[in-house]
Amino acid sequence: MAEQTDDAGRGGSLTAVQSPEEAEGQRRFDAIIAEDSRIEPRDWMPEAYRKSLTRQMSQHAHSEIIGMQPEANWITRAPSLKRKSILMAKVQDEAGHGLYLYSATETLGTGRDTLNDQLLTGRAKYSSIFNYPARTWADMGAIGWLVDGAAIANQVPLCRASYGPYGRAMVRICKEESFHQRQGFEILLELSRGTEAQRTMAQDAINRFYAPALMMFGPSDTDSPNSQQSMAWNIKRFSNDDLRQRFVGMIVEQVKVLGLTLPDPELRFDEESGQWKHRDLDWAEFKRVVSGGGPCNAQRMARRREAHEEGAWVREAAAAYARRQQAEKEQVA
Ligand code: FAQ
Repeated sequence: MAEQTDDAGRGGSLTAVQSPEEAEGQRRFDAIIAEDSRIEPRDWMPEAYRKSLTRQMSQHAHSEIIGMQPEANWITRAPSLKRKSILMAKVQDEAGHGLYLYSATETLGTGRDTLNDQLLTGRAKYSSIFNYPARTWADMGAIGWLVDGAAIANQVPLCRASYGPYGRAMVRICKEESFHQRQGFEILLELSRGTEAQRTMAQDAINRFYAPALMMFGPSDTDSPNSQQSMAWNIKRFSNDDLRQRFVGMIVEQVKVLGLTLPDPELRFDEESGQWKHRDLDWAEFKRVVSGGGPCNAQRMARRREAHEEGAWVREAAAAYARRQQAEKEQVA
């Protein structure tokens, strides 16, 4: 046995006693990482790398699946047929993202049933942002602009993640997220140019989603146990705080086009670092939401369990069909 890690895959090869095969695998792994190339499923990889990627990728997949709920809730109430079909397509895209990511995670050796079980039993995390309610139509705009916007800022660097299946899945996901962000911005733009009530609704949505969207980037660098190792392995390319700052720099310009404001009286451009500095985030709230105490955690999980149970017949039918196909193939052979 070569490695010592905790459940999340932290720790690892430094304390390892490796067999000659493992030592050779480690040497090749280190060389691939050093030349910024890609690890593929067939390659030897340290157990800690496998575990940490499984953790991050499955949490990401769960986020896409749970993330369908706040918007799906608005499909029947979208203000026009055009808006309804766009929103439906977006929610369907998020389902697709979840599926690519579960498939990519499965290449690391953990099956879909296990991953799903971890979500349904509350052992796996998903993004904090989806535990906030979507109260008005303007929230569809704020989610598209701020939530998908934060997702893109976080995920574009992941297109270069050292694990091949993850990086490749991210390329397609990011293209679709860009469309999502634009549709969100466009909803807000239309509202901001509408009646006073519509403008107020758009500003209110931004006010509620600004801080939770910034929290999507994860805890501050001083409180992020996984970042350092993930960056050494070329999974993450930038720290949580760096990406958060970049994102703030982007939205600070975009909000001017909307003629609205970000709810952050401390927001200022810092000449020295060349970055926009935002106010301190409420990390106690973040911890509460991540550990199940957010406004919608219970509702989101209850709905996911219900949907899983309701989908049992589809899984059974698919398995029966696959068995029949296999039997027919064997008869022909
Ligand atoms: N919420 O040491 P770090 C989307 C956890 S986008 C909940 O900094 P790491 C698109 C973290 O997992 C949203 N938990 O961790 C969409 C870790 O827990 P663990 C999903 C969080 O991994 C849009 C612990 O805190 N995007 O779905 C959060 O280095 C609209 C310590 O944190 C991704 O997952 C959080 N916000 O960095 C869909 C992107 N932040 O496992 C529908 C890929 C941290 O040690 C509608 N993931 N935690 O127990 C990542 O880039 C990273 O995993 C981070 C966290 C940046 C999220």
